[in-house]
Amino acid sequence: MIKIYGTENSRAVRPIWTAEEMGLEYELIMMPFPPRVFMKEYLDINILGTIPYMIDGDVKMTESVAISQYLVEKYGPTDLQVKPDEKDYPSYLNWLFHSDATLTFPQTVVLRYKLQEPGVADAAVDGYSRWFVSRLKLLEKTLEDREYLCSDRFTIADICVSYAINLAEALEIEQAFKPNITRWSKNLFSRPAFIKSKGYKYEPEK
Ligand SMILES: N[C@@H](CCC(=O)N[C@@H](CS)C(=O)NCC(=O)O)C(=O)O
Repeated sequence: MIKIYGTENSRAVRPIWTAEEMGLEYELIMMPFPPRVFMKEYLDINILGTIPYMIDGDVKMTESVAISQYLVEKYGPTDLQVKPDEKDYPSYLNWLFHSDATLTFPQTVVLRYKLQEPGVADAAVDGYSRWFVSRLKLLEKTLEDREYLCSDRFTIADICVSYAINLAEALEIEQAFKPNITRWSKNLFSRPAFIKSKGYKYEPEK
């Protein structure tokens, strides 16, 4: 059985949402955030202490985008995957990498210094928020004439990229909510599988 470790509102939403859309059976372990502080035994499972973490038999993975990609490739066929023989395959790959390497990277700095260590580097919060917003140009432009990022259908490119918009909301980066991004993400976030994935919470044992 696939096992996914997550925390509320984290990148774990990507693989959980993917598994929910596919109707996969999986075990979900929700933890307090950050587990490296509040659930130290997690470090024995994932040495990095990061979220998400997935175990599937001998397979162990720490990267949320790669886990979503693994699930669609290993447990498909599913329309969530864009196949190498489709026209939009290069763009699909580009969006999957863009979601973290370009979009959530500056947000990570904002999260740390806005929420976890306020007052330590306020200038970084401002600078990296602006950097993130300017990196949304490609997304806003691409969405001018389409409902989904690739192949005229909902895919894990939408799941992975929209996590950055979900996080922008949590970080209160209002400038991220440009018209096309807002229309696209509202549609995605109304999907039952997303609502279910976002609703999973850590419940401490009594
Ligand atoms: N590149 C990894 C990053 C994982 C990551 O940094 N996750 C954040 C939560 S969204 C985290 O673990 N933060 C807690 C910490 O660093 O202790 C991925 O996409 O899964």
